[in-house]
Amino acid sequence: MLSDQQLHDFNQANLSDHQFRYQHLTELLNRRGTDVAGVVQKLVAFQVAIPSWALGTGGTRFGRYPRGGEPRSLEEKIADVALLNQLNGSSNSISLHIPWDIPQDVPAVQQQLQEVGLTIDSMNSNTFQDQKEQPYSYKFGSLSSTEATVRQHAIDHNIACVEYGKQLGAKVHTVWLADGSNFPGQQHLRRAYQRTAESLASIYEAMPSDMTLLIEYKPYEPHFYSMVIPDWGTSYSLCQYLGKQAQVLVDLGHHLPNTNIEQIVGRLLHFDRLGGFHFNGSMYGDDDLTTGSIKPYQLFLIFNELVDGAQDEAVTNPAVAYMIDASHNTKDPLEDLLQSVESILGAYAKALLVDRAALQEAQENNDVVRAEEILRDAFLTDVRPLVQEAYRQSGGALNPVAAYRAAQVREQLIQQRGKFSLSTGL
Ligand SMILES: [Mn+2]
Repeated sequence: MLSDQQLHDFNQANLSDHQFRYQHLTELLNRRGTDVAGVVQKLVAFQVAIPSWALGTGGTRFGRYPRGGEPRSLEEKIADVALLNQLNGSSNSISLHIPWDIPQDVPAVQQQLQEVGLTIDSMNSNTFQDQKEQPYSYKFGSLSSTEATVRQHAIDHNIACVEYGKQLGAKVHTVWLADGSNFPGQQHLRRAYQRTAESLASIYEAMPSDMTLLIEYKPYEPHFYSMVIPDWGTSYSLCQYLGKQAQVLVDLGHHLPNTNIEQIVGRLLHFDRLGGFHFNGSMYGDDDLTTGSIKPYQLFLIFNELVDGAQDEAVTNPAVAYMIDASHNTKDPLEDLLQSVESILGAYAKALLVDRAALQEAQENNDVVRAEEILRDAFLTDVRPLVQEAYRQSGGALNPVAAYRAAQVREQLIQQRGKFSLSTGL
């Protein structure tokens, strides 16, 4: 799709500008005592998984406007993520959704993954819609259903996902439940929770000891009166009930407006229960916009908590699984993903620039303005040369979106896969 020579030529044309800007920023940061090489090294190491369902044009309740060249199979989805990883060196794993991504030929998928240097991040179950010829309906819930046969069907589906995950080497199984109710009185709130906890326990029991169960929460949608797992407290309580291999998954778009998400991150780190993070951009709710496109300061403040936790020896929270969770209707999905990863790396870089010792001192002394200024100073630093240097060091493009366009990747994909190819999924 994009030859090494093309990538090299593209970078060569932009290298002198990059070196000038990187050198300038390095000198500036060195004066403040920042270990710039160390920051770049951390950016190179940072990886965020790409979900298979983000590679095609997202569906809405209204129109869907595919732009062509969308991946038609699991193999083509893996190829698309490999392309992203070639461009930015930061997306070395893919998350799969069952049943959309059931591997037909496991050894062949394993071989392809190995060839392109990718791994499977997480398996995701789907009990938010009925599949063709499904004997039971999830209309009134899945793991929380009042009917034992429906609950068992949903449990079996999740266990099947765990099995696919084992075959493909995934270490994470993610559950997001659409269960809830639309009208007061429709659902017995306590009993729905109890049934969900018991169903999750059956799934948890079926997992191998090196797999993590991520429990994602969402306050509303598709149900608008109550969701069975609406908030981090409910997820956390379910994790406590299940055991150490269960962790909370925070999705940026799954909060009510103005929720202090960075504080939730801090709390979960304190409890060793932050297992996963889904990135996207949000104006109102689960909007699936490009990460960092609407609230970049919030994204930075979240990374500030993550970095603070990572640098604090007292925090023993296990490694967090990072993933982008957005599916677009307006942009070329691959360009959107490249933009999202860049926003994430930028927010991470800025959080790494925060003078933690000075911040702690200001906090201990209740010096409000000084504390805020320390954060603002890091946030307002133009870190793009650091991100670009990370791309360069990992063998990617200095400007992934520009390189993608210069190589006319979408045009090639349309030629290969057709104008009306349709990605399975949402
Ligand atoms: Mn999510």
